[in-house]
Amino acid sequence: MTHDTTHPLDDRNTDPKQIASEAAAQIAEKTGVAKHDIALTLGSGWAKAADLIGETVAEFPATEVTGFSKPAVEGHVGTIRSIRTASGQHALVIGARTHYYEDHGVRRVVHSVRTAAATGARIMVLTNGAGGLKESWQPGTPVLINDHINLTATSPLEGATFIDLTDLYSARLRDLARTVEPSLDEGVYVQFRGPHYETPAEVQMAGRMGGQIVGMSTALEAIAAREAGMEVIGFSLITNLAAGLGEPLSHAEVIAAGKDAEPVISKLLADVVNTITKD
Ligand code: 8IG
Repeated sequence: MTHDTTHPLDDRNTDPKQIASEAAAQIAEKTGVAKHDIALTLGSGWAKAADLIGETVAEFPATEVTGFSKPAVEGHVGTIRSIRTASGQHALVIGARTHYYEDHGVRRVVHSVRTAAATGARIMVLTNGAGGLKESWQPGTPVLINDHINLTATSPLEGATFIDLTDLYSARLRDLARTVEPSLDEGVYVQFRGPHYETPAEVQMAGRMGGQIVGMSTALEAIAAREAGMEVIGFSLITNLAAGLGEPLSHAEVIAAGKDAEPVISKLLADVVNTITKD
């Protein structure tokens, strides 16, 4: 376990929401934007959306903000951007994600979501690259997440915090997304710990449990967003058929599928954000 004892979120005596408030105050200061309306976490394949959402007001490395960790994986951009949407709302785009498999603990995984909430954002847009269980989903297909199964055996919630997760992935926002792209399919996202991909048997298990998407990120973030009172919408870019359903997986091919799909899905995401923030 890599352990950095000087990191504020590793100190069990600190309140992670307090650290998130400090981070949000730094973001307000750096951007000159007192309150953001919507926040996005851009996973692999989605980074170009940041260029299409609106006019960039400020951009800086996430590591300049309290609590954010260095990105571990190539292909994951490490900046925070403040963007003015067409209607004049403010979008906070977080290009730095800490994965649970990095072993820094779940507090660091959800720090970006808690910070987004502390900047004022009421809507959290979570995106990722993932494997698909439906043969009809060609690599490069974007799908909406309509629910999740959390197989990480952990939670971002601390203590006896009982949070209802019915309708975690907002039906209202999914309907709005389908006004932009009526053909958008949706499925249940199954979060595994990773960093290894699933065995074929695990993929079969995920399918029998009711899952159609396998990934390593979004469920824990969605739970933290709901705890913070945000409305959540989640998108997976299906970059590969899940293990055992197609060819063996290579990280290089996964990245390549994401790159090819990037212009199309980035436009989709930008249009969805501008629809959500229309009025
Ligand atoms: I990109 O097939 C991507 N991320 N767990 N399984 C899991 N995560 C992924 C996959 C996959 N593809």
